[in-house]
Amino acid sequence: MTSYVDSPSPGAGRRAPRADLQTDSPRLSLNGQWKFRLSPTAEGTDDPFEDWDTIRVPSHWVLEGHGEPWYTNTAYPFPLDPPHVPDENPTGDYRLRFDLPPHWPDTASVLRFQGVDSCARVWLNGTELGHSKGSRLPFEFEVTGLLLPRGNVLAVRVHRWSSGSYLEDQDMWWLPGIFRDVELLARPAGCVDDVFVHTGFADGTGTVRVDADRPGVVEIPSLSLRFDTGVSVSVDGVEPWSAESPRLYRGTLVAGGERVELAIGFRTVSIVDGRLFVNGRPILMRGVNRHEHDPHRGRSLDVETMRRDVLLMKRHNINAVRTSHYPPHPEFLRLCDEYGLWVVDECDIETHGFAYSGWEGNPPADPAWRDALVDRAQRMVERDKNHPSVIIWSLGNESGAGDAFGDIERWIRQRDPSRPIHYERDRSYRHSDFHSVMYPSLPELTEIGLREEPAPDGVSPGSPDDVRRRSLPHLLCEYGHAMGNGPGSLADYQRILESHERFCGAFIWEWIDHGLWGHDADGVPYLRHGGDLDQKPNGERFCLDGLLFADRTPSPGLVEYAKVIEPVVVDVRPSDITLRNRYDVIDLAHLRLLWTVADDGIAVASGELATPSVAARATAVLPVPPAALAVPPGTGERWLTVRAVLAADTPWAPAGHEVAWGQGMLAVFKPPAPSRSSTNVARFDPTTGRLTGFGDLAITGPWLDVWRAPIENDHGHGGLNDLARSWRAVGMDRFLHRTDEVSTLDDGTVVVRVHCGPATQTLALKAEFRWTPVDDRSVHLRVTVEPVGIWENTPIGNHTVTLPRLGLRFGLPATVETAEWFGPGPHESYVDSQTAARVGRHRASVDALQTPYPVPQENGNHVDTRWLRLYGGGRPRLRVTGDPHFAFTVRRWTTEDLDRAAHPQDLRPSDTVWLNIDHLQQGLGSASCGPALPDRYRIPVKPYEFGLTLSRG
Ligand code: IPT
Repeated sequence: MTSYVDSPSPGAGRRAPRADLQTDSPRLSLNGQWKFRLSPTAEGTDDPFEDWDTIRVPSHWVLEGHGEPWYTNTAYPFPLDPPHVPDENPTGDYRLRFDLPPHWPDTASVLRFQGVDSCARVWLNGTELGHSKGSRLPFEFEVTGLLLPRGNVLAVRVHRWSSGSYLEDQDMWWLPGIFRDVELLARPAGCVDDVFVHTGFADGTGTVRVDADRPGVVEIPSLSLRFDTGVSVSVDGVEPWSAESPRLYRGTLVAGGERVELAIGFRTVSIVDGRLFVNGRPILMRGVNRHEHDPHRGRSLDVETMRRDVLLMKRHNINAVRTSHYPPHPEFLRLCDEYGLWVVDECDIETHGFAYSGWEGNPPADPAWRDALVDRAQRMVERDKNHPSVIIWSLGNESGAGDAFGDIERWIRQRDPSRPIHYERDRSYRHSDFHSVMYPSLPELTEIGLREEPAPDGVSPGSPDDVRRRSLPHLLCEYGHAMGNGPGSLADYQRILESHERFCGAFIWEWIDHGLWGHDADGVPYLRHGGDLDQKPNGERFCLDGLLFADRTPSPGLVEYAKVIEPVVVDVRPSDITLRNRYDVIDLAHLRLLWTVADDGIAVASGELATPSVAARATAVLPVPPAALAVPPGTGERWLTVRAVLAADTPWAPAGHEVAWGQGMLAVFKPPAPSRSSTNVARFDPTTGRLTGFGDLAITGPWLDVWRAPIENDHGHGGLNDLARSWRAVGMDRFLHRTDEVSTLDDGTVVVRVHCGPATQTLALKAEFRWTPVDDRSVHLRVTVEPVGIWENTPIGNHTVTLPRLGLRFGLPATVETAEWFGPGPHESYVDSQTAARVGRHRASVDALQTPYPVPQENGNHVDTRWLRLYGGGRPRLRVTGDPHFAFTVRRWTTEDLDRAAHPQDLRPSDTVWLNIDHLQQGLGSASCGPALPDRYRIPVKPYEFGLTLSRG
């Protein structure tokens, strides 16, 4: 036991926290190859003869070949006995020998660590400087007088576990090491140590005051301003800073021979009458929770990866980030200032695992931890206080309640009264300027919008806390759990968020999957989750819940979110086009409106609409372009699509980038009636009644199919809403089929009656397939389905059994390579996630139609398809025409294969292409951490009838 590791104290020997300044003073990056050795306990190893490895700094040693990463969700990976940690405490000793560059000034110098996980003890040239905890926060040491021109030795001992780990129980990998930059900073005589830029904006006038610990002179050339520190200056005609128009005024502060760069954004954040305003305008954050993650490097991100995140967010219409659940690398905030994103900067505090002690001993409620907790808030606020993008401080995540939050709140309010404070988990909301929850159902969110939510546990209705809470704006800090295929209902949530003034923003959980690259036993690379490693306990796949896959490929969920939050709603009708500007600040002058008329997905006319002037949050109605209405009659469905694209290049996307679109159907042109025939182009097995061929095409099926490979949301959360379990208990995954009757009627119609149900049970579905010849290429199939047996006795848990899907499964030759369809696309769509799918003619290979979720599960559905053509290998085509619509999925393996697979590489193409033509498939929901799937997206057990036409060609 080493006392400083176990003591709750945040550190010793460190300098006072201050702003992260960019100056022209000499700076030496100490990043690079360091000597490294790993010991099993906190004592380290002092054997001077032991071999040292090399390691790159910054990095996490468990991702550099030393030990293993470990993922837990809420569990602490050590006994819950604060502040102690086990003797088994992997400890990395780091050593760097470095020379000072020539002309390093002979003045003061500071050694800065931007982030070390979890506890670092530091020596320079044999002198101990001190130690620090608080992994995602910087710390500095004074090293004046200790530096040598050559041959300096910097030694850092880093412990994987420390008292600090008790405050860092975020749902993420435990990744030790010096994972952010290490720098040596020269501090010229008389320079400022800390700078605090205060700005405001109201009615066209900006104010600015730059406070510093020593006098200096501020210059803002673009405003022709020059003033002293500590002096308040008003400037007329400045442009305010906002996420939509991130106007930064570059300036400098000169003091003591040093030039400090300033990026000044004029803005005022306020809460008035229970609403959040910036610069006097209400804002609605359309946000994501962002963890820092790279599938190779963990939380050790380079600036290019940070920039990629920002660009991906901007390109997907995201305007806000909650830095869940710790302050990010400081460069990320600079990018947010520059590109424009509202930031909720969250402190590195989470004590979630105290749930396992019934919150007994929770640090925020124990005075012994006060300094450690306040230290974290101070280091965040001091570091990040000059970023215009940071509009809200968050005290932390999932840490229960306690007096320390009062202490933190008081300190922040005195230090920075300009920003409101958010904290979700203390249900009294005493230390929060926002009411806030996670994962409400749609009805609960509506109640919140109306300020009619019930008083939470421990708060008596009508009490001062209750009254105050109701008066606060609401910040939905987590919703839309993007684990696996999903989330569903994003459009439903957005509708509510936009219907009530109380809402100031909402943040999807979460931005990116935390998968880490590794290899399976055969050397195949794949993205690993917690359960793919040996550590126990672990949170398994719960770390794969992002809108981006871990390699930063957008998932269909991100595409859906981008559409749901698009900044312009384009409502296209045959009579007119309505544009609703959802921006909070800017008009639509930066957009061009391009339109296309397409018949059955083939463009027949196109043009451009003049962009009308529409102020923020206003609406305009335009006539449908006459040229679009003048197109002569054609075939199929005629759709008018209007796309809003960037008129000019922006820093985050080129001209032509699409930010919003809308579609409306103008007309339907009925096809000529087919010439009837009584010859059935389909051939049937006389015993099973299933197809043996269709024209020249080998085809098998159909089987009545109710099974889908459960998605993460089908498993619910913590035993709640586990639909997959109830489906399996009933036997939905193992229906057995029996053909009761095959008969041919005089008109050539073949009638097949089947019974499908699981072993053990009486419950079953009886179905009748009625195959009626249409012409010599086509046959129409009408399916009627009727439940029989005892279904009522099968409710499990808190829900009645519903069907995962209802449709038909066909087998086709493996030569089928391509699908072409008319209907929503191109991405997969579901009944509760189809906003982003546009009606058109789409084409994709069977392989490209699979969404490779890192944990295989149902995917690749396409709702409301009008027709589908499958072809490949020079073989005949199969066409499926809806009556009127169907959903399809096509893949080279069965649903059962998909269900069994643990990883993508377990899926091997079979010699059959399996085609599901569904009448219905259950929605996605968000139940992997969230409310139950709304009933309207489920498939009740009841009689159904649907139809389709199969054709050759
Ligand atoms: C919520 C956590 O804040 C977040 O870190 C993450 O774990 C998320 O859940 C699930 O992925 S807490 C939850 C118990 C509501």
